[in-house]
Amino acid sequence: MAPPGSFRDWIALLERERELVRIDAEVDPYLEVTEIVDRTVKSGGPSLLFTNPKGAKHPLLINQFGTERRMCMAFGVERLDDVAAKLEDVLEMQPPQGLAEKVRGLKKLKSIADSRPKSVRSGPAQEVVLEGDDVDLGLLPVQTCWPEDGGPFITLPAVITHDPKTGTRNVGMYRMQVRDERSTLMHWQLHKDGRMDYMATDGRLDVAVALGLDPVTAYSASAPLPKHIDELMLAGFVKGEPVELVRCKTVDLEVPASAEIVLEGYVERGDEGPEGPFGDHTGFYTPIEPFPVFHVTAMTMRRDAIYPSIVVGKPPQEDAWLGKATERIFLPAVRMTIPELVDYDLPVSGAFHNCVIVSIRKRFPGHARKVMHAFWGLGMLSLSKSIVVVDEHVNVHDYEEVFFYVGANVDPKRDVVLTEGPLDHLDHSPTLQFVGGKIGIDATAKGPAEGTREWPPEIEMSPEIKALVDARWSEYGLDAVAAEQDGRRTALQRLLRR
Ligand SMILES: Cc1cc2nc3c(=O)[nH]c(=O)nc-3n(C[C@H](O)[C@H](O)[C@H](O)COP(=O)(O)O)c2cc1C
Ligand SMILES: [Mn+2]
Repeated sequence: MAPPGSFRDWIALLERERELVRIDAEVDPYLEVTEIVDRTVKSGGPSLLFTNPKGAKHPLLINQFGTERRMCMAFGVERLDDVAAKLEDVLEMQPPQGLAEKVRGLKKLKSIADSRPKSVRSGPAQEVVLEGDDVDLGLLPVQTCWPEDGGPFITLPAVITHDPKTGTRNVGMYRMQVRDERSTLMHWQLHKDGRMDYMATDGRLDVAVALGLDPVTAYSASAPLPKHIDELMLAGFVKGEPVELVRCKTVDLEVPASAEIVLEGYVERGDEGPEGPFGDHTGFYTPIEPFPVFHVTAMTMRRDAIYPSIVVGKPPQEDAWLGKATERIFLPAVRMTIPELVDYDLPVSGAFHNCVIVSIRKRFPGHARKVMHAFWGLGMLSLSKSIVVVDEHVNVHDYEEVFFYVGANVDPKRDVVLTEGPLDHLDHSPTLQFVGGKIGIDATAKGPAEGTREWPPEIEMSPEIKALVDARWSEYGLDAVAAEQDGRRTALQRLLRR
């Protein structure tokens, strides 16, 4: 199944799959939508189409990504690891041997060539064109998400800029606080590519913002690609067809032709305003800070455009699945730098920068430390505050199991690395913003080569006895009891049962 080609196709698919509920009652984008969505997300509920948001002209779609099933539907896969496998295939490409391999290699190369965005002459994104004084952000049901928020925020945009020196396109998802009918703030955090394009500009920088995209392209705006790689290439590659682009009306940029809504405009060096507070994915309000002002010169859209939104807040929220998609999709790319990496997990409750759990194929003394430092030197993972390293047989997604090895294998004096480095822009815990302490915990098995006593063997039942019990299981009559107990079992009991 191919991923949906547009936001419209995506909504239709969600509806067909009974993954969308229409809410026709008048609902206020001021706080009320958030409370409904928060309850829906936390109960694993459907995406919601608010057809009558108070005070706005356009409907609002939210919680499109809020479950693993919908995230897989968005990518047209059974499991998110399938997207990673496709990327791994290309990353691991070797010179082909023999005709069959050459043909397969050519197919892969074609899939790369096809991922380049394609320019088209027109698209539904420009059915309606509002310029100058006609621009009115008040037409959109922009949410004020949390009570202390500084105003309404556009939360699910794909923000497009070009590097003023190299011309390379960048697409990023950065919240935008609406100031008035024709301007917003642009929340480009310190470490982000959009910010770098802005900082490299002398005067004005053109900016285009696309809202209401096919889910893969929308996701790609949140993907932490290296600066010189265009996120729309990733989108095209994953979709298996190029993203189609139309030229903007008032700025020198292109935007996805199928977008629901496009905001064209510019930012200017030195033109900044107070942004925030905003109830963020850290679970706390981020304070007021200056950010660039985005002046909207044109607003183009479909005639009956639908506005997309997302709520972030105390985890878990809808963005958990965007983060999990990144975790899965980037595993092969991380492995290019850290080949001993077996798997990793960024717990949702760790807000994706507070904690990383890593399993490795350990080969030499100090190996876990090598891997910690590699993570602290790698892209956005460099902002990770704590890293736990376990051996290859440990399931990093099973936090009870990880906790067991942290407890069992760690001498805190010997196995804990305390260091310093850059931290996430939004992390409120360090004494100084942007920089502070980091902790690495080596929970792998050690031994005399690392200066310890002989490490004891781990308890494992012999394979023969396991096979014997498997074969005889029904004789014991335990299945009925097990089914009854399942509901009552605690996490600890589940661990003990393994
Ligand atoms: C829902 C959502 C909202 C986000 N909001 C912001 C934001 O306001 N500012 C920011 O710098 N990053 C934000 N991010 C993270 C960026 O989208 C992410 O770091 C992305 O890689 C940025 O693109 P870039 O690497 O091209 O700069 C958000 C991510 C998601 C999923
Ligand atoms: Mn980028």
